[in-house]
Amino acid sequence: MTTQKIRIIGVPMDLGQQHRGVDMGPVAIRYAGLSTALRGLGYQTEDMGNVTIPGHYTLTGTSYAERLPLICKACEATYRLAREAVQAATTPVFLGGDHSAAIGSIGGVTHDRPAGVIWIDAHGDFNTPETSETCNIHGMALAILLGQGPPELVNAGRPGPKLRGDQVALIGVRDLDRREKQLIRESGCTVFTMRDIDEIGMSGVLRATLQALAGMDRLHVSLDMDSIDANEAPGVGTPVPGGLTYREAQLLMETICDTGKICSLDIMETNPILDISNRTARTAVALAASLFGKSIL
Ligand code: B3U
Ligand code: MN
Ligand code: MN
Repeated sequence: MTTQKIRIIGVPMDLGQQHRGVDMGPVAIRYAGLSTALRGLGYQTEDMGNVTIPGHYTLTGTSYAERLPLICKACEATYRLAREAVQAATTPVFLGGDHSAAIGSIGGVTHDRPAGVIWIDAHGDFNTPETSETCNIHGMALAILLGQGPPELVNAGRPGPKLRGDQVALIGVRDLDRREKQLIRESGCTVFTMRDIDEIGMSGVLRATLQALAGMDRLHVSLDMDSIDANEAPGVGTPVPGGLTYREAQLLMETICDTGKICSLDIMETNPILDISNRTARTAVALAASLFGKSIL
């Protein structure tokens, strides 16, 4: 399913949370050598530059209500680029930006055909405006894709939910809000917490994940860099202790690669302002290389 041409699309979204600097994520990941790494694996790469995020330089102190229509516009623009990338027989890689951008990327890649989604995150991103303790839309992105939350965003790109629960697996979860837990239990998504990874190992979690998504012939990976432990990915806005080790994350990518079903990738939440070494972006590039076929031997 992975095509020979990879299309890089920057989505410098920073309206879904409160930290400045996540809009520089796309540049940080490019600077860390994403295209070079992918070309080294034999792909052609094509960089489309960045989606315009309306109003984001004036976001300090703006309310949820003010941000919502702007996020909607940016997600619709991302949706169009995602849809076009698939229609042009390329494999899009979206560089965030905060995770609310995935509302557009996943919406667009599923425009013509469904895809299973592997959502790798410390968080559930399953809040709604009613359950959220922060009102940050990046913490609502997955719920919105499943049809819960502000109708403007649920209907971005095309009307209605973009995913069903049985098409989604979450991996790496270790921080859920009280009322978010209930929503996620009722969602029908397959969820693997850090406890599951500790108990059955990443290979056991992956076996079960791929079994749960066996009916899907395309897979989208939505990688929130805060899933990875802060040793390897310090530059994220909402770090949570006890994340995936470098090796666990690499095994995850290598195993998903082996399915041959990868149709698209998000790399979200890299904030270089919080990481002067650019280590987070370098980790992101190493993981993307494994997802697209780099093997040790
Ligand atoms: N659950 C919290 C925190 C959070 C969610 N996603 C991120 N942080 N990155 C919230 O704000 O909804
Ligand atoms: Mn997230
Ligand atoms: Mn997260």
